Amino acid sequence: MTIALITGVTGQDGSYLSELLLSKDYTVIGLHRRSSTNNLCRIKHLLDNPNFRLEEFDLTDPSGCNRVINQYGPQEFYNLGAQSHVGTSFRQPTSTFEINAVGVINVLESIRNYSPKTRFYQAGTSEMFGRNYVVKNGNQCQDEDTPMLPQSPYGVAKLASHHMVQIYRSAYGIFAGSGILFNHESPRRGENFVTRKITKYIGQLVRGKAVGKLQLGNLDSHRDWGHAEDYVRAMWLMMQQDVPDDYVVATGTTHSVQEFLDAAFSSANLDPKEHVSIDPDLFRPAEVEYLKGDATKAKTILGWNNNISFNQLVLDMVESDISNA
Ligand code: NAP
Ligand code: F7E
Repeated sequence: MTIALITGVTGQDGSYLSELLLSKDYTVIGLHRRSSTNNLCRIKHLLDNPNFRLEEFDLTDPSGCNRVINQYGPQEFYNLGAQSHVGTSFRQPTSTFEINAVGVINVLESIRNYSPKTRFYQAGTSEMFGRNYVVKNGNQCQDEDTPMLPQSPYGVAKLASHHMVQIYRSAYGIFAGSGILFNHESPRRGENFVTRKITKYIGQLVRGKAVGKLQLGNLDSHRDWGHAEDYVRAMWLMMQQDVPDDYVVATGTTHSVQEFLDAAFSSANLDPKEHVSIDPDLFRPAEVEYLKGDATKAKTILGWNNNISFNQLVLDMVESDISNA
């Protein structure tokens, strides 16, 4: 049986990736931080699966990294754990860097020292591009060759780890690769990301439970939004290749936050103008204005494709939040 370790198993992607690997007969060791309250809601349906096990772990603790790598000697290690909120990274730059950059070095060092055959996936991000894009056939987009110019402590920390992954690959021959994933969402998305914040509010509105208006920040930025279920498939495909590499994973379409808002409200026959107000405190000190990924390399080499469209994603999230409100 193939053994995979997954950090960030309690998060959106960790839960979908666990399901995918279990469906492929892996043994999945979910690495999670100890917390004083229960945060296993996204994986509670997996806890009784005999091929799924939880281990306490924190990316900032090098000895814990050594312990789990030594204990399991896994074939694959998916590093999805992170302080993943861009806005928060401006308020907590040091801990963001500790988790998202130093934490990655901790794992890579453990692999190098104790299990050099372990294949390592790093959760890279389109935030690393920041303000930069290239123009291809008259189209503004980002691909693997686009220069990176992050605009947040989160993006800087992820770019540091992206370079580290490349160093461990070239200097030590570790099978390590970064997925440069553009925004991906789902009904399991954290409630303080803009898409889920919107759909959760719609659920409450429909059920008569909304309190006050929905407060939002910048509605003009553009994101390339896909569905997390599609994106975890790309992570797995990257780990099955003969050679490790970095890949952009994206839908190739972009929408403004305003467009997501309009699509979500109209799918529930509601008008956002009556329910939304702008809070200047929710604007970020620096913003990434435009993201649209070119995933040609992932499509060509990995055979990856996104199956779930923007409109299906919006509907999936709205319907789920209405049912669960
Ligand atoms: P998420 O839902 O916020 O999950 C993050 C996970 O990281 C949680 O399980 C969290 O555990 C864990 N974590 C936080 N600090 C940790 C630490 N010190 N040690 C170990 N684990 C820690 O994020 P996601 O959306 O699933 O994203 C997965 C990964 O992809 C992240 O690295 C993110 O930065 C990256 N990414 C996400 C997107 C996207 O659009 N979703 C796009 C590009 C890249 P707790 O439950 O204890 O908080
Ligand atoms: O913001 C704007 C905000 O926080 C999207 C993470 O998964 O994707 C995610 O980062 C946009 C930004 O995602 C609110 O200013 C307006 O322009 O949903 P978000 P993000 O910052 O793009 C990347 C790829 C990652 O790697 C990250 O881990 O929406 N916006 N009003 C708002 N954003 C939030 N959160 N809340 C608002 O009220």
